[in-house]
Amino acid sequence: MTYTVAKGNQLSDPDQLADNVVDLRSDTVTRPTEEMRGAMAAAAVGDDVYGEDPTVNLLQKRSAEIFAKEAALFVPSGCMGNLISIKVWTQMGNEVICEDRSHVNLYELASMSAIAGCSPRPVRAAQNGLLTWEEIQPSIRPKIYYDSQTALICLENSSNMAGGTVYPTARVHEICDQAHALGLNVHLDGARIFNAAVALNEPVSRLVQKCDSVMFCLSKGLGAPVGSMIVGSRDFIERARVYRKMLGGGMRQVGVIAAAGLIALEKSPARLHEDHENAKYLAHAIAHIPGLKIDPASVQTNIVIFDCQSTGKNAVEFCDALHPKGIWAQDTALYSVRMVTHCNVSRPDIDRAISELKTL
Ligand code: TLP
Repeated sequence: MTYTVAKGNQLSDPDQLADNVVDLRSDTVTRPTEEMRGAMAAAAVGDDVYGEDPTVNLLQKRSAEIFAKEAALFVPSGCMGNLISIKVWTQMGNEVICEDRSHVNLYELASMSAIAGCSPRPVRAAQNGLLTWEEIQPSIRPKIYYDSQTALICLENSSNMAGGTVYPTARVHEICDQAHALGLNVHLDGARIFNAAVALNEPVSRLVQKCDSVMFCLSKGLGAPVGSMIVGSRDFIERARVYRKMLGGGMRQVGVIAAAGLIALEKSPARLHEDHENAKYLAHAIAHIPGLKIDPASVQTNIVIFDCQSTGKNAVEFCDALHPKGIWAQDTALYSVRMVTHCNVSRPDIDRAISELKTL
């Protein structure tokens, strides 16, 4: 089978990863710092399936502290963290309410159905990819034995495909309160929760205070090469540990990776504001380029999504035309192009991207 994707989406030839490429496809492309590499080489390790890896244990302890939850678990990826969380909170045949454009709905290969046995119940948010309780409520199933039952609400903060938009914390609290009153749990896909926290100038612990479980990524904006965490109650994490092993995610001397994650967790949030400033700067410039459309005021974090329809190219053609100029972007819908700022993209890189965008 062949897929039509922008060149930037294809597996990159390592030789192409030259210094002159500005890779704005995603913040998943970040490379570990020298400090991370040093810590990885020096990491104390043990068998984590036995719970004996001191570096992993420290990373889990620090994650639980920072998120003010009872416990945490290191997992190989954000997708696995979301799937494990959904599996813990649901039974086969249940429904999971999520936003239409959310990662769990669109980009996890239907794992909640294929593996957890649940149906997504997608709800389109009217504004910025951010759901309200009023939008969620009509999709909650009545407690009738012949209806599949709503078990979980899954929120995403920041909302990737809505352009990195951020939930007002009071709204997340309200959704959690209403869900709990009906006996439902709330899982937060917080792949970029630190970006949201920086945008709101609030601690992550407050953003997730009422959520029953949270997945966050050490990779992406925080810059670790691999790994995500799930946090929640001690009981949730004990059940999650079983599913992690079942899915093949029990890793052995994984302290070598957790060591980079610890540095990402402790140090990277303090620099995320730079990525947000670069994203706003980029969005303002794009708004002035004929043929490209974006409302710069909608850019709250490190994700810039703009419309390219008036250029006469669709998003794949647009990204393909940029690619040979050394500017890599990602098509996210027929006429939507995404550029994501991160720690390996500087202000001069953004200026170069802007100059090249003007030539298309
Ligand atoms: N997002 C990737 C792609 O899969 C789309 C990206 O380039 O943005 N939740 C959210 C909100 C995400 O954006 C992602 C990755 C994940 C979960 C999955 O994380 P990983 O890649 O670690 O499995």
